[in-house]
Amino acid sequence: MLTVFSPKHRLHHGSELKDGAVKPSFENPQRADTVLARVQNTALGEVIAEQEYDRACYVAAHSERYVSFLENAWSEWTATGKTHDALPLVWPVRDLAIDREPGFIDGKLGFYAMDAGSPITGGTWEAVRSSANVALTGMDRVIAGADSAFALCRPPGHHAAREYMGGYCYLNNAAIAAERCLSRGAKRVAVLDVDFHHGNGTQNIFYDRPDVFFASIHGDPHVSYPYFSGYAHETGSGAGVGFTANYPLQKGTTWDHYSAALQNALERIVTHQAEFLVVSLGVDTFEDDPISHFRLTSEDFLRLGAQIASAGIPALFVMEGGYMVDEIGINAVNTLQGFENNR
Ligand code: Q9C
Ligand code: ZN
Repeated sequence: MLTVFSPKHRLHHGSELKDGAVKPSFENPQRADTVLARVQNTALGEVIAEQEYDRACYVAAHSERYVSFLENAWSEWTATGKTHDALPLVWPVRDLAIDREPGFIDGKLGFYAMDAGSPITGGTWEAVRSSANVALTGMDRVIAGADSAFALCRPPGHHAAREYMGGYCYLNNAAIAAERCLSRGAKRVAVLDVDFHHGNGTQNIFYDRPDVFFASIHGDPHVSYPYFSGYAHETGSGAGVGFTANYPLQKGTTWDHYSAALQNALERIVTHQAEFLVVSLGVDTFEDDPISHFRLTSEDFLRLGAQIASAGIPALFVMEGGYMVDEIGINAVNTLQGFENNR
């Protein structure tokens, strides 16, 4: 399987507000470099660089004003004399949720963020752009006829909604890739999200649409981040009713229950007659992940890949979460090998 990788991901390394203190983020550059090393050591296949894409490709999944915010946030932040990573401190909750962009950076950060876990640093926009370009480059290979490709994206994307960042995510790489399929003539696409956390951003982007089917298997939001979305009753709105499927599973879930949910999701995706499948591949479902609560083993990731392969749909794997750095490479590449060996 071909891998797309950009060293520019290293330009983004920041902090997060966690347990009441600002700490180095779990989402660090070592993650992607460890996965790349495993791709190379296992001879998974060729590794290529990303191509450049027009910002219109990002605006396909996000609003114009949000993309502009990401581009300009660091210079607006430092213009006020601040030198630490930019993190939001105030949010437009519920009854305060007016649709008016503040004119000052501190307000903009809260307006365009869902949490204080997604820092903006001096290198963030360059890394974020490169991550989306990695996904687009991989998608174009699959659209051109490859059976599969691996977009080794960093930072991840699935928590990023049309108009907000969060959960270490800025641009939604998987959604941008799905939009690419549509702009290249596909009529039906599916996104399967196997990251431990609900793919709230991807759900938000496609919620009212019937062209992109979205399925997510994740920790029950009653007790797991992102807490405010991912319940089974969320199935889409308007023309999109029936095109979102959520599988919240309890903490401690092992392969048997996971696999049953996955089977159901794949059957729905096959019924949708998706021409392309985008897999949001988070390996934070691993038993030793430091911030997540499922119990998949490294061997289970081989089974995960094999089961996804059974859908028979050309697939782009997009890297999302996974924070046990020691095993992130093994678990990600096991999924890809499980897929390839069963086609
Ligand atoms: N105690 C991804 O996996 N922090 N993002 C949760 C829970 C945010 C994860 C803290 C986790 C975001 C792409
Ligand atoms: Zn995750």
